[in-house]
Amino acid sequence: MTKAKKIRSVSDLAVNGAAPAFQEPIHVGRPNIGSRDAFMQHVNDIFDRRWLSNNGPLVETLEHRIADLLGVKHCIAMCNGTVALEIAIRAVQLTGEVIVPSYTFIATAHALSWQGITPVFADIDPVTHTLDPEAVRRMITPRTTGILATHLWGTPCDIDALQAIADEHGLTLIFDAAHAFMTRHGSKMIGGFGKAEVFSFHATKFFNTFEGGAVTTNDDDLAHTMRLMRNFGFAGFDNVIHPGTNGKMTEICAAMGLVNLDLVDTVIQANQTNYHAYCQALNPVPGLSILPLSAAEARNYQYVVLEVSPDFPVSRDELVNTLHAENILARRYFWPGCHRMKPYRELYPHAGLVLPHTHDVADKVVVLPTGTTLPANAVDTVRDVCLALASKNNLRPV
Ligand code: T4K
Repeated sequence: MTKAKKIRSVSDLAVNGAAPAFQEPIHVGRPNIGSRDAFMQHVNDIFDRRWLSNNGPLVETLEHRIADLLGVKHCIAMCNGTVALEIAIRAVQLTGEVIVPSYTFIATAHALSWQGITPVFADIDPVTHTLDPEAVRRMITPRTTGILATHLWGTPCDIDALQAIADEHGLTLIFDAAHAFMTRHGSKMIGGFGKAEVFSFHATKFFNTFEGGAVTTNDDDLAHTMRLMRNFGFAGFDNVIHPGTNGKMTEICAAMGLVNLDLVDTVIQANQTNYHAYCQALNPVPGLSILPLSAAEARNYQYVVLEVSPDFPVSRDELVNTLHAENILARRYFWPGCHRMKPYRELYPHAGLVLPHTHDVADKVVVLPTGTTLPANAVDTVRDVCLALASKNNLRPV
């Protein structure tokens, strides 16, 4: 464990010339890694079989295990979450305009525009940070064919309201569930809602396959189509029956997935402990609050989201810079919002007018490091940095 210095006042801060609290950077998104022995055994088996990709036995096993865990009929593993989104979007035949949040990772919007579909940005609920169904309703035009909603931070969207709007207007609803693996909405696991749900298993996700992703669905025909699409449309040797691309997951990635699936409960437990420790440490500081998570929903707690209000004596960016100087690499996800990034800011220079909550939330969020590798003293150090900054204005914990 890295030993952190004690921060009692602003003069102890690295931004003011003191040594950083940690010698090595502490990242948001440090990978959680399961049993090395089990992984190496899989690697040997893969080499013995000489079957490295193309729907190998480990990919099939991983797909079955995930489908069982999520209580969904089909899980189609992919090479990453972005390609999984692109394939799902194409398979459900979205065209024209699709309504998405701007407050999401850029891949949500890019997966649409990459295939000539216009992402139309709707505002979010300022409390949950997920799409506001009434804002979605306002953005529907005759060209709208679907809604692509993100379960941001693993918080399920207002699924029932979005489904009702989709049904009312004949739209297809799919979910970007990149953050929501192993979370639940009501009695059902995320994975079986809408027409399809898309997961990311990138290295930085709490469950990773190095790179990887998956689409889950209860629709047999859709699952069949997506299996064809991820393998160039091949149905046997020399027989292409569908347009397609290369979205296949490799055996080595599936091996990582199988090993990490065995670790999932441990990771969730560690994340949950970290989350509660951050709540205890930071919620008493005036101007700071950790985004509350509903206890009723099963969570993966993979993102610890801190909101910095104008009552805090320094800006969000100053807080982030101060933490970075201590080697705590907190992130400003998903600032500034997709609509303020290329190419969307040129396409929609006035989008901000209909996205007030997106602006507000994007400007105040800091995502803090968590996971199984978080040093034991990291939460206290973050708290001490915040208290030192708060003391600039003589603020004390309430
Ligand atoms: N939809 C949503 C809502 C998403 O959040 C994402 C991905 C997607 C779709 C697309 O899924 P993928 O195609 O990625 O499967 C990261 C991830 O790269 C990205 O997967 C993730 N969302 C996003 C929220 O975060 P960056 O650019 O902010 O961080 P990155 O990849 O540089 O990693 C963060 C830190 O983690 C690094 O500074 C160092 C550390 N790290 C990273 C890797 C890869 C490690 O310590 N070890 C590692 O192996 O995007």
